[in-house]
Amino acid sequence: MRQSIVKRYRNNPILTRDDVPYPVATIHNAGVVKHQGRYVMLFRSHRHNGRSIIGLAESEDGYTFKVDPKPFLVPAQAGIFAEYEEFGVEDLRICALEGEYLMTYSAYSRDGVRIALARTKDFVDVERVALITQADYRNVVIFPERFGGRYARLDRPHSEIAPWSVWISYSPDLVHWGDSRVVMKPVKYHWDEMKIGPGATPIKTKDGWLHIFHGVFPTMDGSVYRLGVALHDLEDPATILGVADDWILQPEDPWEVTGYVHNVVFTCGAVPEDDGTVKIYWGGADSVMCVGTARLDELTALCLDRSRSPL
Ligand code: BMA
Repeated sequence: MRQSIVKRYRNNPILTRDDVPYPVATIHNAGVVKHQGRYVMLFRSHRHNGRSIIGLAESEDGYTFKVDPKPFLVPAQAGIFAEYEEFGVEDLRICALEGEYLMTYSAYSRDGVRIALARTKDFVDVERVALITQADYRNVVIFPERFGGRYARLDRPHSEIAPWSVWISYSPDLVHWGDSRVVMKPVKYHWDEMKIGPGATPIKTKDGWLHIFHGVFPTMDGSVYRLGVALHDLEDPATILGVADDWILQPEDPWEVTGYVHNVVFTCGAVPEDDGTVKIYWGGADSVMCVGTARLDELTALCLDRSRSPL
């Protein structure tokens, strides 16, 4: 029986490269928020040189998106950002916080991958703020609230010693981060045993901060990327109340199983709705954008009732 906690939208994929009015090879791994009643999606696309840029699409209903005629964010041309964005910008997350939108994305260069922070109020004027990690980090999601006056983020440093895990860090000013510690690790011979990483910006629920993350399992046919859920304490996000033992989504549709990188579902954004559901957006096979819905209370229950150890 097919697992159905996430209900796929019947008209998936919702965006393909054919919907993009400039030359790209893919469209995937998008951050999404609701801004002034409309859904704004910032997606990643590979250019035909193999390096990535970020495009913008908008929607009234969260399902039918129209892509802007021009890319939203391309590698900077001058200064420190140009130096570290030389190989492209990838996998942007959006966090609505205190009247503005914070955007974190992977900046690739000959010196590795680090995370850049930019801000906007209207998705027109964008200000790059700072590079907020050294190499090699990916997948930074900022919590949409402060804790004891400090900003908090989840991230995923690379390691040669330990399986790649989810860490938390804090900052007084969004630029300088510290007080870091690991909060969640892959589990041996489990769907996420190879590595895990933050996915969508955490969503506040009555039970805790719901975090939709990705986990990777190595097979003889390459890696399989799936999505899972964890619940963080509302006041102390370093405390995980539960991590669902089962994945919530795995590659099944043809455009998730086959594409630029096969067997991938990868999320950078999810939008909670007033009716208790959440729209989860994911890239299929690093090629197309898909959406599905789930009930927030079912996802939090999965974390609390069928939890595996976070560490
Ligand atoms: C990860 C990142 C993601 C990508 C995934 C599957 O390492 O590069 O952007 O979706 O691999 O290729």
